[in-house]
Amino acid sequence: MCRAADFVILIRGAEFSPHSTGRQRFHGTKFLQMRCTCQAASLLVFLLSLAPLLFGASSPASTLLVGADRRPAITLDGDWHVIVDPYDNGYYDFRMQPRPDGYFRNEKPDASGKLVEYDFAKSATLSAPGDWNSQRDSLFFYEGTIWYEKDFQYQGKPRTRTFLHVGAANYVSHVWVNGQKACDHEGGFTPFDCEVTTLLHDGENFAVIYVNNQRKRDGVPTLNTDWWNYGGLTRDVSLIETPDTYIDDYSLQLQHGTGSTIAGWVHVVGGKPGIEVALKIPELGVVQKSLADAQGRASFSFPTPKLQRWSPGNPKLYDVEVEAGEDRLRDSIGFRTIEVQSDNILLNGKPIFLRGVAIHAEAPFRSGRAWSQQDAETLLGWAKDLGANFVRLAHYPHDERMTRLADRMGLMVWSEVPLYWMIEWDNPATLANATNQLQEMIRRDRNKASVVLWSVANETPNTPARLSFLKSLIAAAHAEDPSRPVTAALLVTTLPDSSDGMRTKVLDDPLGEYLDVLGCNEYIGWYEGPPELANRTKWQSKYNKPLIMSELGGGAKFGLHGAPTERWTEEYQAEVYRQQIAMLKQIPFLRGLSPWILMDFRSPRRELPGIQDFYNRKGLVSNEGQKKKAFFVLQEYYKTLSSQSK
Ligand code: GCB
Repeated sequence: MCRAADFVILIRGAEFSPHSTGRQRFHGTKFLQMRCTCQAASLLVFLLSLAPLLFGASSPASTLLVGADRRPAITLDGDWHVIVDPYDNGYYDFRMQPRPDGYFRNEKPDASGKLVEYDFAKSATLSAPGDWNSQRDSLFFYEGTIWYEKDFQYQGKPRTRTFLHVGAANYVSHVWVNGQKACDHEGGFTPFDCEVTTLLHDGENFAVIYVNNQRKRDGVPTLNTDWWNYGGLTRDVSLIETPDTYIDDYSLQLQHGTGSTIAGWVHVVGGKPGIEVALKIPELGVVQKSLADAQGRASFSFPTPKLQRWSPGNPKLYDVEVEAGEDRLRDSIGFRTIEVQSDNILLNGKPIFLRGVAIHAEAPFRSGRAWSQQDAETLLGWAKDLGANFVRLAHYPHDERMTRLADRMGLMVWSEVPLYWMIEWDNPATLANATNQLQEMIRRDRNKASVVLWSVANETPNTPARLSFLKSLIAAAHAEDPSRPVTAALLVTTLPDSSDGMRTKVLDDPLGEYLDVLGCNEYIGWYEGPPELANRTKWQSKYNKPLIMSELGGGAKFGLHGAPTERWTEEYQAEVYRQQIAMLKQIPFLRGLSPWILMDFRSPRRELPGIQDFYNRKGLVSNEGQKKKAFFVLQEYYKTLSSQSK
């Protein structure tokens, strides 16, 4: 039996949780609508329609401006005043109802006697970009809310729209400008842009951003991860101005099969249907024009006979100019094809082997979440040193500087969403959130030639609910970007030893049927038996598809030496790599590998004193930049592979 009063409470719960975004609120109410079978259904619908009036209008949606890093920006990076708010006191009153006088109003105690129990101006600062954990000792393990506030000057311009751009904030954010709600966002690794045109004043302004990094059972990722839950404004924050009519998205790719036809589209917001969109590639003498349709999308397809295709050996990028009305955007884009044909991966129509390494967004030398150009150059520089032509950017989208630099350095990229280990596979709101994070990742990076694979999950359990969830994500990835193969890091079944002492690992996860490329994580020699178990292991696959060994490896503390049988020594780790490489050479359908991992990274699960000290030590390079012996073992293998491919 449902009672109207219950609905109100439920609606309020769904509406007002500061940990739910506009998107989730919609799903929450939709869920209620579906479940209610009692006669009060029509009353519910009526109450739902009133909800925005009763409890405040829902937040404006955020967007994602493609090529945001290519537009002139007014930076809001630097010091922000912060209030650490473990009890969400700035959001809720003592009945856990949202406070109309929340911290977003940025009030100040003054002589009038009004009670104001916070003061941004007198609060300490944290720097953005930057996680809070590595900036203040007391925040090292902090998981909760921090309010950020920044004052800035602004002068409006005619016929201009202004967006507050956040490169990433982990995990839930709510944004206000001058006390007015600008947008909400969920997901710690993708950018978002809130339109603030009408919220800004000429002169003094302030922005307040609530960031909460509490792990949530229904979140993506969920409660358990093997990396540090760095919170805060972890990437750049800026104001981006566009003309009234602006380009928010575009997709330009080399068409499969043709080798020289560029095809794609440009999406324009705010323009009249039929607005002319121009696309220029000066170096190729291309000037193309197309009219936007009623949805604002202008399509292009044209031959470029003189095109040099992007590849690791020739990471050629072209200046591409896109124009619509007064808006002009200039990007650097490489053109190449990436396809799967039976168990081969074809780059520009030719089979390619991916000599890779996995990378976490852990900052070299200083620790914390990586974001800077220097971080990207160091990490990708080490990958190049290793002889890699491929990197797996684990386990979430990294800062855009990484994919930009990979474009320039000629490194192919596996980019993934943080669907890690366990997720609430039965929860429609979690699926909506995962799909949104996937679409944001694709939208930001689909014009990067370096990105050759989208990955939808890592080491997820083989259950019907997981299969249906991930099938839906794979379909969403294909719909958003039909040009790239989709993969996931799977686990395998191990068959018992046969009479000759050999054992077999079989790639038989039913998800394999829906993926274009199979990823597989295995830790023979570390979690599974001694390193030499690798030479008693054969591999089979149920699917005629390419395999990338997306993880393998073992831990070593840099500078710790001993016998190759002694765990945590560099010699042990090197032995794991030697045995693994010998085994990998025998797998006929192996098309690449991304051993775990380039550099030691912080993890709360790694507690062994003197060895781990909260670092996962599987790095080939220490967090201080020292190369371990295994680095050189893998480097040797990559040298041989690279000379064979010439
Ligand atoms: C894995 C996970 C990775 C971990 C790694 C490890 O299988 O995918 O996130 O960090 O193992 O070191 O155990």
